[in-house]
Amino acid sequence: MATSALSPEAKSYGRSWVIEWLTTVDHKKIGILYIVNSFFFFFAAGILALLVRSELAVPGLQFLDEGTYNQAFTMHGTVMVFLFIVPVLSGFANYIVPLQIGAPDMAFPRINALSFWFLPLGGILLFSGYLFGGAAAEGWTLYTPLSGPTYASGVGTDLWLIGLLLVGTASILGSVNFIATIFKMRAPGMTLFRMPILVWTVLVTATLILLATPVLAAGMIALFIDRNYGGAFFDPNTGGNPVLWQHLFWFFGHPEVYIVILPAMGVVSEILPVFTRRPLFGYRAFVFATIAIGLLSFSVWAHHMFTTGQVFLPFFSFMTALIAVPTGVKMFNWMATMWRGSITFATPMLFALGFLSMFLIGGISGVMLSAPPIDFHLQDTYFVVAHLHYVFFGGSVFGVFAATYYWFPKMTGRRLNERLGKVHFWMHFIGFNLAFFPMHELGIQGMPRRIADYSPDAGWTLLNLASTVGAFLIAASILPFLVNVVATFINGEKVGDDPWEGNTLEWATSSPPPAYNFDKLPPIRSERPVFDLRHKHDVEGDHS
Ligand code: HAS
Ligand code: CU
Repeated sequence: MATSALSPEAKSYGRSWVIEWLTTVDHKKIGILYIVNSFFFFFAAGILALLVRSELAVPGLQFLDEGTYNQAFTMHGTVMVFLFIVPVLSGFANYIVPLQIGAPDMAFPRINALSFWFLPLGGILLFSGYLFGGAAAEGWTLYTPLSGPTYASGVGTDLWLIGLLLVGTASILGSVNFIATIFKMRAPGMTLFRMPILVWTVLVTATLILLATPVLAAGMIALFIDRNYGGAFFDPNTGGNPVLWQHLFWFFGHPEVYIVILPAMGVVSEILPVFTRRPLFGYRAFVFATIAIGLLSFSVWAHHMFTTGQVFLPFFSFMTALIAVPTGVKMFNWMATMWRGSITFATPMLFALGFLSMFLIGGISGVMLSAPPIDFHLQDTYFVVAHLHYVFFGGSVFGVFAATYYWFPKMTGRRLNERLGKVHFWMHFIGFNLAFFPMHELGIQGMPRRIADYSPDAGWTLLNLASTVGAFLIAASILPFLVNVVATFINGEKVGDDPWEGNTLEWATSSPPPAYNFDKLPPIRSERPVFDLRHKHDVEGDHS
């Protein structure tokens, strides 16, 4: 009998392919699962953002009622932060870090798989609120008493708490895994100060996750007890304190913002040297600046609480402004790296440059907010929304796209189309600025965040309309991106193992790498072993 598509062999082949991905413990496959899962949630949260922006396009629309609107921005923020930006960066780290340190896998491959599978589960729990009377609606910060049993009686908030506890557990497990991998699995010769910058940023990030996430978990459990078992952690009527939640949330939440920016800074620090054909300027200064940012990030949480009247303003203001110093060191390192380099503007480089310029704007609005007299005026206005998007989106998300274009050839052996990539970049960059720059002005004019409507007399209509147009332009830019990914995957240009002439070990193996990663490793005598390998002959030539 002729073998058909339905033959037992074919069927079992099909099954094993699916089961292979569902049960894999290979860090590379897990990395890809992380990335694909995160992009799925990115699109879901993006649709929510379009609903929010449509509602605000002009005054008086009200196609979402206020309850639905509150759910939309809450789920948008929560999902973007916890199910997109953090895990997508973990996905790239999962794929790239073991390769960059010359390891065959992560230290604990099964725990690695477990941490991944908690994520879709947590995400489904979060969204399932919509099926049971409405999702959480108190903002991604879930402030008490709004999120307490009195004002948020629905089950959506409980599902938010349980879902995020799972996601938090996943990050804690993941961070233990990264720390163990980086300390214990480095190839011979890969000393700490020869590790690629991405590995350093992932190490510091994992430490921040390990120290900060349990604090949020404790807060979430306390809130769950308040809501369901008559606890009184956050209820002043029975001796609790609602501001305690803010302390717990931001003790986690501020390190969290560096958790999402540091790996993106790592990505950019990998890309800039490759596309300027120069080594990263000030490698050690960069490492120490990363550690300094990590340490300082635990001393600034109350800059989110200046107006509560319960925190010592000068201390938190000073510490916050201080973070600009190590960040500034990095900015100058990046610029010095590009100085007199021979720059090629390939798509990964464009997104890296987008990161630099947009993160600079977001960083500076952050320093403005670190001054309490300014913050008293701007807190809870659209200025803060502008700031957070310039750092989260202009920073981290631009970093994510830079990483996607840069490592896609490593993961698939094929390079994304440059023309479509550039169309994506420019639509993205223009849409982003159109969507978020006007928010600075709206905030200064006093437009509060988290409102579903505003008066036509407020004078905010034009800027809001511009912002909505920008948001749709960002959404449209995803189209060329998706077309590019699918078309390249099926039929893209095959480019060999090292298409960008990279510096770090991932470029010393095949694309995609074999299950065990390396057939043989080049000698590691600097932080650029593949660069050294490529230039071995030049050096030998010098001696002869
Ligand atoms: Fe922030 C609120 C201050 C970095 C994310 N931030 C937020 C929120 C998010 C967020 C999500 O002090 C809103 C949360 C919510 O929903 O309520 N942030 C800062 C400061 C920095 C900073 C000082 N933020 C980040 C990063 C984020 C992030 C990174 C995510 C990836 N942020 C605040 C404050 C609030 C805040 C207040 C509370 C507002 C409120 O009222 O609610 C710094 O780390 C930024 C440093 C980077 C730079 C750029 C490069 C440095 C150079 C050196 C020279 C520059 C100097 C500054 C000396 C500064 C080039 C010059 C200053 C001028 C004014 C010209
Ligand atoms: Cu902060």
